[in-house]
Amino acid sequence: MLTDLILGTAGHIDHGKTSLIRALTGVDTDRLPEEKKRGITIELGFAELVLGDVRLGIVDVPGHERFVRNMLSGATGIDLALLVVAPDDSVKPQTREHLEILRLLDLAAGVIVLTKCDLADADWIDLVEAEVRELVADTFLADAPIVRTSATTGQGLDGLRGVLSEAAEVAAQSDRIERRAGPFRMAIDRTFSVDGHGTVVTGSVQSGQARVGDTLTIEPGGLPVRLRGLQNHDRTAEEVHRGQRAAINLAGVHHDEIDRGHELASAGHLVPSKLLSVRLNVSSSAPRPLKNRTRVRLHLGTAELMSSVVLLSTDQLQPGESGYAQLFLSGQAVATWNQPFVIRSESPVTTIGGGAVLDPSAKKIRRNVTEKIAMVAQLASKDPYQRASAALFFAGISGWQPDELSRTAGIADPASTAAALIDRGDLVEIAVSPTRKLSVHSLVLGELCQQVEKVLRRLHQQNPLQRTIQTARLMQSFDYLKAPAVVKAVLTRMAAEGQIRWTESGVALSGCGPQLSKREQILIEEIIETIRQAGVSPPGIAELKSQATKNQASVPQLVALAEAEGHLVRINDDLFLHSEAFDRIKNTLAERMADGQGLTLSQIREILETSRKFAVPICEHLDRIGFTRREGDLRVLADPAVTALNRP
Ligand SMILES: Nc1nc2c(ncn2[C@@H]2O[C@H](COP(=O)(O)OP(=O)(O)OP(=O)(O)O)[C@@H](O)[C@H]2O)c(=O)[nH]1
Ligand SMILES: [Mg+2]
Repeated sequence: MLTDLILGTAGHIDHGKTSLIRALTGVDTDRLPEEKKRGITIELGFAELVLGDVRLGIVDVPGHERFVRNMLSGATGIDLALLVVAPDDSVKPQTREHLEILRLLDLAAGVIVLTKCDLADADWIDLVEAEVRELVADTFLADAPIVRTSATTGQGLDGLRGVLSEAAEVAAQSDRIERRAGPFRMAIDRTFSVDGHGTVVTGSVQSGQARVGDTLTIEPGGLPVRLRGLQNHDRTAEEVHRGQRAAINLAGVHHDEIDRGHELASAGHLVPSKLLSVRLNVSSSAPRPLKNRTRVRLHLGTAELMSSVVLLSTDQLQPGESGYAQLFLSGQAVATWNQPFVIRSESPVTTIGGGAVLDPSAKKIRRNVTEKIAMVAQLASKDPYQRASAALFFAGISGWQPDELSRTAGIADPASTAAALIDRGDLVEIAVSPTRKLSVHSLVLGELCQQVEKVLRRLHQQNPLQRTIQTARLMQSFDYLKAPAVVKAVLTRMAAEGQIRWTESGVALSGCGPQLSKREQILIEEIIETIRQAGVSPPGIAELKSQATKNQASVPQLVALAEAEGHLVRINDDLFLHSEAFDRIKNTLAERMADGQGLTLSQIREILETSRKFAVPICEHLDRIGFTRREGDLRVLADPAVTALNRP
């Protein structure tokens, strides 16, 4: 079976890239009238070359400095580079810039060609070859073969075929090429419309395979499209796969809706984001240091977006230095873990660096927060468990699916990796419903514990007399998480570890709030219960004191505490009602006074079934709080709209 790989040209303008591809394949990849007129390449050109078991889809790129962005959109999908240098002109700016781009795109293999050898003598070519060797030292092309050719005389073309074939064999063995399985992904480099067929998009297939009839998604945007027809180098095909050039006829979309930069992918494989966490390398050829907050042009796949670079742990990176950063994009983009990218300066427009995406759908990280930056660094780990653990730390409490680990951490066997992380204790399982569990990173739970502690401490400070904070009040502070089950799991964990006490009456942070002895704790519960049972005729303070066998002196304090916690309502210095009894009184009176007639004190006393001793202070209290009003001997509802049903 043929192995498909994409080969891309690179090199300075007029150095003979297009002529060389024509000499090798017979195809003139410069198709546009303007390209013919000016004798330069502007857009990407395409050809095919079969060498033994390897079929190369060729992307020929422009060398002109104005069209580096086009070069980038072609270079993004290639497996093998063909770096072209014409000895009569030697190493030139775009020789360097293209080489730097290929290096930043993390290319692994390539071949160097000295073209136009008919135009220079051998000694001169030797000198240029030495210069080229020096240029590529310390790059992926350091040991690449250098072949001398002439498109005019045909010199060296057979030798080049042989060398390319060997380089392709090596590239085909590399583990990067094993991506025919898995989700389909293709960055779109051209879109157009064909009469009678509709929208066509082209690109280099980066992973997976697609067949006629499949439904895929255009991202960003999540637009579903059906594959109506496929072509590979002008041949109709039933299927296209990784390493092939593809022209894909899409149903369900107008070609105006799609641009270079969009991607065609299996549904759910890519998740658009405006924020990426990355490892960023500043090129040693960059003219100046890269400062925090610099605006750059980001080239990601075939997309080009403006982006602001936030350096996470330094104010600037010198040429040749690298660091962790977040890229704030001007629009949505899609990426996967370890995807290479290139950045270019705004003006003058030149390549200044690049790197690898570590978190393709990041959340904002504050600068210089070392724990978070360490987790970003962990995403770059060679150990898949470390990477998965870091990715799931950033997933937070979002209810991630194991499959996402392929996109977010480059994990080949997501389900078993996630299971191993649960065994290791990196992940903690939380039941959010009887049938649904959520796995949350233990550090995320740890962070939540700290936040709960902070909020509880604040609520205790605001309510110094309360022993407990109502659970609902505490939960309210975490509404923004939209995950009450997770917050409850955190409370359970904190209670088990003794950080908090959590009972029916509320939550208390250990060591906070009024501190009661064991006996006092029993006594306060007894007092509340005695008053509750006594209804509208409760014992006064003196009586409560005499009922207590121990800690009699604490009784007034404990009653005040029970009032602060909302269990008791203070009628006067000596009289406290249980809040349930007080609510009942208000309900009953609101109902009986609803006709607006008003009631005398003795009527009220009878209704409440109590004595004057209690009825007088209760009525005075109701006047004071504005529930009732005196009119001569009668009491009426202060606000007649208040009824038993809608009392305040
Ligand atoms: N004598 C000679 N001329 C060549 C050879 N290869 C290319 N040329 C000439 O060099 C000029 C540029 O060649 P192209 O192949 O268009 O160069 P290119 O690198 O594709 O240029 P851009 O795509 O614009 O960057 C043309 O006029 C070619 O005829 C060669 O091997 N020998
Ligand atoms: Mg050309």
